[in-house]
Amino acid sequence: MPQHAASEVPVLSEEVREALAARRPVVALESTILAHGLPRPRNLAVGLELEELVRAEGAVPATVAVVDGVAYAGLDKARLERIAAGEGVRKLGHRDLAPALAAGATGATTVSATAFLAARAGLRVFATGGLGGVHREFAQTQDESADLSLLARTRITVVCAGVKSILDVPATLQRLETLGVGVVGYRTRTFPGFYLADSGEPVDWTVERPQEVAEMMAAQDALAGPESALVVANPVAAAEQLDPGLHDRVLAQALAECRERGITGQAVTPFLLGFLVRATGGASLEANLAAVRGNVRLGARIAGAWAARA
Ligand code: PSU
Ligand code: MN
Repeated sequence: MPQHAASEVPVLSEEVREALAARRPVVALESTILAHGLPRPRNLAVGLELEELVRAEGAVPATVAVVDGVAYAGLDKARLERIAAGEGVRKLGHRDLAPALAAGATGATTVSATAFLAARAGLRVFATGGLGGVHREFAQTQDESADLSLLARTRITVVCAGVKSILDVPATLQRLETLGVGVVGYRTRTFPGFYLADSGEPVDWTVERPQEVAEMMAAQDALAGPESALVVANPVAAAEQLDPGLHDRVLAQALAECRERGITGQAVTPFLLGFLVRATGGASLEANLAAVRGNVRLGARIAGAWAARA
């Protein structure tokens, strides 16, 4: 007998279970941004703050993570503290879930693992900071985040501020197109640049209201095509973005340092994010948080519009 029946993956918090049963809005939140994307101890406060933002919009938060080999959607305070403490907390992509569950490991879930577990639990909306994507040295490293291919086969709506600007943004958009993942700008005709409001790349579709996103989600279901995601790209407010000149300077330094130190694989994204925080004196962190807060708020409104339709 396996330790946990398949039907218990992920284990839902009582709040999430009740909301799903009553068809009230629920928003999935990822935990890698907490454990590996933000400095301690601020990350715990941010995790709690994001959950409160969801509640303030009338929805229920479902933070996803694996603790002692059990996958959860909806963490109690003690489990959120475990994830935020960082010690021994692994970074889990979708492919790491089976090893982590079998080994009894504790880990934070990336977009790919969070989207997978959230969809499995019947959640339809997920808010995060920035998606993973194609890294700038893809030709040498073949480093493309597993986020993209997982989203090509998972029916969930992901609200994000684009993809992290440490990535090759045009290549990432190209891959999303190839993979058949829909991308829609929220009140923007250009794809956001994570720390920056605008990456300069155009988007083909723009919506102005959460209800329009819910209508697209319903149309996706009606088409009954491949079970792909919908990416809602929501820019950080221009007043809260990182200074673009500073951004470009420190990013070049971060990429050079990453190369010199030979950092590869899962360590690349946390290294670059951490470098930017230090090199901008914390300004990149504030822009990152502003983007995530906006996404979480919008995610809750989209979940509300979706629940109102169902
Ligand atoms: N966005 C952030 N901070 C993060 C991440 C996204 O603001 O730490 C995480 C997400 O969990 C995303 C992951 O899925 O980085 C991508 O990592 P990789 O490039 O190794 O696939
Ligand atoms: Mn990678």
